[in-house]
Parts: sequence; C-alpha cells; structure tokens
Amino acid sequence: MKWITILLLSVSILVKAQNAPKPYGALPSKRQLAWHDIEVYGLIHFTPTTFENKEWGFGDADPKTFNPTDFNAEQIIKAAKAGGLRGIILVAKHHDGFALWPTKTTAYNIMQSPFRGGKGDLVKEIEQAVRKNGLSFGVYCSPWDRNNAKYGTPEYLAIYQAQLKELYSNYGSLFMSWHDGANGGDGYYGGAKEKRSIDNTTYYDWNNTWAITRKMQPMANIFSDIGLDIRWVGNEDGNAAETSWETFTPLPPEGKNVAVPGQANYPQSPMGIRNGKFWMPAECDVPLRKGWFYHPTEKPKTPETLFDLYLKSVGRGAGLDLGLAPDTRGQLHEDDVAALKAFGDMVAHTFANNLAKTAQITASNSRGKTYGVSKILDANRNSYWATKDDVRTASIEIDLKATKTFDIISLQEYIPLGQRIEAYNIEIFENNSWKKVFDGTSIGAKRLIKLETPVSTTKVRVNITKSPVCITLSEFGIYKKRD
Ligand code: FUL
Repeated sequence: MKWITILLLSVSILVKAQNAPKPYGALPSKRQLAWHDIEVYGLIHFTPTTFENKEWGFGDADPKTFNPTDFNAEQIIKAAKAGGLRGIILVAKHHDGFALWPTKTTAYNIMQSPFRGGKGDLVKEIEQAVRKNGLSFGVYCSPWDRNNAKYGTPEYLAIYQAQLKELYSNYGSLFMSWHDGANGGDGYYGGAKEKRSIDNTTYYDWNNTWAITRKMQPMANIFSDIGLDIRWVGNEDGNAAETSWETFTPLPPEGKNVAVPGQANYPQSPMGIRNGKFWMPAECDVPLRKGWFYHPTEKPKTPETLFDLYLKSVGRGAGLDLGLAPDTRGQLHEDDVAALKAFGDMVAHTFANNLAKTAQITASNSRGKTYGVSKILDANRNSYWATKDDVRTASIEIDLKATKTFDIISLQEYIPLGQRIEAYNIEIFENNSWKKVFDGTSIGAKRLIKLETPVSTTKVRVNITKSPVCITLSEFGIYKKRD
C-alpha cells in the first residue's frame, strides 16, 4: 500500500513540475526572495556625529562625546515595528570611523566612550532588541573611514575586512550587508588632517571583500549602487520610477573597465533595465527626517508623505529603507514615534481588507487547475495563476458581486519565475460599459496603483497586453485607503 501512495505522490509531483511555466530571464535567489518579503526596513544612524549635530563626522570627535543620556534600543525598535518595519540595518560604523562595537580593529570605538562605562556593545543591544521583536537584522560598515591613520594604504583594507568579519561573526544571521562608495577625500586620518584619494575601482577589492560576506553570511543581501543583490535606486528621495524593472546590468562608467560601488551615476538605476543580466531589485533609501542623523531643528515626514513613498517604492517592486535617527538621549524623538505609528497604521488598515477577496473570478486562459485564476485571490504569494505556454495576452474579470469603492489596486507577479509582464491595463465596469482607469508596464514583486479618486464598481478587468512568455500572477487586490 505504502509504495502505491509514494508512486502516486511522485507522479503528481512530476505532473505539477511538468506543468509549471519555464522561468524567464534573470531570477531572484533565495536570499533576494527573503528580502522581497521584508519590503520596509530601517537604517539607524547614531554615532558621535549625532552629538556633533553633523551629517558627516570628520573623524576627529573625542570618543567621550558619544554619551547618550538614556539609550534605549527597545524604544527605537518598538517604534520601528509600529511603523510596519520588518528589518533594521544598524550603521555599525559611519564615515567618521567610530565603531559601535568593542572591536579589536581600531581603538576608535565604543570602549573609549562613557557608554555603559566603556563596557557597552551598541550593535549587540540593537541586535537583541531587533530579534526580540521579530525583525530581521543587518549592518552597514562604512568603507570610507575618516579616522583611521591607515586609510588609503593596503593595511586599511585588511582592517575593513576584519571589521566585517567581526560583524558577521557575532550578531547572528544578517539579512543585509549595506555598503556605499561615498568618499569625500578629506578627513582626520589619525591626525594627518589631509585629503586622501583612493582609486575606488580597485582599493576595496570588492570581489574578495564580498567573498567574505558570501562565505560568512550567505543570506545577507549585498547592497550598493551596483548591487550585487540589491541596487541603489539612484536617489535619496524614496522612490523608484513609474516603470521599474527588477533586473539590472551594472556597466562600467566611461573610461573605466569595472563597475564598482561609488560610481552612483547610472541614469537607469530608478527604472532598472528590462532583461538585465541580474535580478537586482532597487532599494529606496530615504531618511524619516531631512538628514540621516538627528538634528533638533528638523521634523519627521508626515504619515501621508510616508504612505506616498511606500506606494512609490514597495508599490513599484522595490524596498523602502527608512532612515531612523535617534537623538542625543539615544531614543527616537516622540514626533518620530508618532509619525511611524500613524504610517504603520495607515498601511496595516488600508491593506487589511482586500475588497476582491470573495469575488468571482474568471480568466480568458488558464494552465489547468493548479494554476487556476482563483490563486490570485488566496492571499498566498506562493501560489499563482498562469496561462498556457503560447498564451502571452489574457484578461481576468473580477465580479465583485456588489458595488465596492476603492482607490488602490495591487498586483503581484510570481517572481521565482522571473519578471514577465511588460504591459497591462485595468478597466472598471461603469454605466454598462468598460472604462479604462489605468495603463501600466512593470509589475514584478508588487505593483500598487493609486487612483486619484476612489471609484465604485461591481466589476474589474485586468488585461495583460504584453509579455514575452506565458503569464504568471500571484496576487490581486483592491483596497480603500484608510488612516
Ligand atoms: C550615504 C552616506 O554618505 C550618508 O551619510 C548616509 O549614510 C547614507 C545612507 O549613505 O552614502
């Protein structure tokens, strides 16, 4: 009896596998798929630079200036969680070179500060609060180090790599290793106070440096302006382009023969590159306030602005990385806490109720039951509707069975099989005929369409008008924006 069950099971698995559409183009890795699920996360900047009220510390601040009066990791992380953030990246070392953990690699670190009597480890405290609250943790260790006397020599590269190794060893599994190529040249550099130019195409030896990341933190998505896993969106305003592809091919700038971080001059970054060589979705990094560090005169963005940024980042297949700036107490200001909570509520309340959940749905083509169109209403992004191999255009009709009022439409492709759809439109049934309300291009991991004014209708139609291969869609939803 047992072997018959096994046989039947393997036959059904085989049939399923045979029926699945073939993947198209560059595909996301396991670590990138995990990143797509996180959608919104935070980037914490809190170093002596906070106490100097600057954006870029010169590297000469006395370590004793790092003296938060009431540091509270739990307060910061709870506020982030209320904002709907599902991950936190801590700037473990910014350009000023001050390491927030007790490192062996530089004397310029938290042990020299009054924090916890010189016995503190801020990276650990944040990491523990992050994990306790069920968020993912990542680190940013700035390659440019304005304090280090060795900066500019090969010895510094070994120091930088040793810093990464410490961070990769002692703080559990990381979802991101965040890198940037910023380098303004001048700095304190152990007292030399001079300008040091490096050749950013070779100095950091990124291939070998990132081999350390891959080896020690295989689930850490490497972020920089050229990827490898996640690309910079090309601005710090928090939005991807209206048409936004998940794929990209970093090309060397003119006159250079390699593409490395720090070039940051890709006009294609906000929109990605259709049929790019790599799956390399965009991260939209934007501070909650004006600056990355806390400045008493600045205010956080309003919940409405944050919601709009959410639509223009997550809603365009990208990630939203929101800069969080603790004040000199070592906590988020109450205005920031309130803005995060209102933003988090807005997203949670808006998307709590898919008004198409109980709709009757039909498609002009389906690939059989496993890939039936009802899969796009099952609130499970791992199941999907697909058309037959030779069917590259199709329509879905959603009968809402009653009049529903909404102003947001959500679409998701089944991205493990690549980004396929290139054009589509959406219609609503009004006065006995179909009326087009949106014309779109890319979908990818998620597409959120905000209509200018809410519409009321009993039927919605999605027409996929262009795809190089058969179509997949994993989710569809209609929502009414709420506070
Ligand atoms: C940039 C840095 O220069 C800024 O200071 C900040 O850390 C931002 C997130 O990345 O490259």
